[in-house]
Amino acid sequence: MLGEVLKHIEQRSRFLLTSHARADGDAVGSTLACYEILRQMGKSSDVMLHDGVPRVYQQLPFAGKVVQADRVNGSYDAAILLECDSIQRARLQGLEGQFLINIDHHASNTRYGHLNWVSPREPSSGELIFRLLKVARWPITKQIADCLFTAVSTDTGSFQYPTTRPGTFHVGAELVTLGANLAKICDEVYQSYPLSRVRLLKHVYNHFRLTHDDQIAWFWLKKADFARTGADTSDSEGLIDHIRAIEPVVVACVFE
Ligand SMILES: [Mn+2]
Repeated sequence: MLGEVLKHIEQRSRFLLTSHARADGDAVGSTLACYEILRQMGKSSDVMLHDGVPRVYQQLPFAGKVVQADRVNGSYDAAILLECDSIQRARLQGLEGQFLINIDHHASNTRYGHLNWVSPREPSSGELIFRLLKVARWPITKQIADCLFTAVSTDTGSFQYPTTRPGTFHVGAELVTLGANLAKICDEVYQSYPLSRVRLLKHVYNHFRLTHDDQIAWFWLKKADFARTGADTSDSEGLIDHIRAIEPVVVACVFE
């Protein structure tokens, strides 16, 4: 299938690139890497994401090329969907009429494309794109390395999830060798929080409850808590881990 994907990319020249709505690091990193790969090949591509690029990934190379959109106008030689397990998750009207190349690593992928390169063994779509580059012998520039490192790192919880394989570290090592700015990426992605998130975290620390001999922790986040702190749902991602880190607690979080 990888060979088929390569063949179709080489044969076609005008592409649409997209990923799932509420894009994460793998979605943004893989998509931006593809944008630059196609540009280097002399091909044109429009990059559309339903919700644009989240704040933490806006420093990535080519992030400015992303257009926030909810519909596709016109037709392309092909639309490449990355990290998107169903066509609905892209939330782009008009995608159905395109020639669809589906590149993903989710076991839940519905194989909606004309070409489906779905490999659930891979811990991230970023690793799929890395493999594509290696097989095609296309150059991996420093900027592509930045995008792919972000994809690989975020989808493995910074190389901590059980999906992380020995090969993932090799991919990470090679991307850093090729110039991925490890310190800058990690600082922006993992060490930087908006004040709204800190306010929400403060609320959680102040209000979580312990029960059953301190074995269960729970907290409740209401719409009013988001409104008061200025937080949005992206600020609540990973928040539960701060409480889960308290041993030996089982955590429950209720969203209003
Ligand atoms: Mn992913």
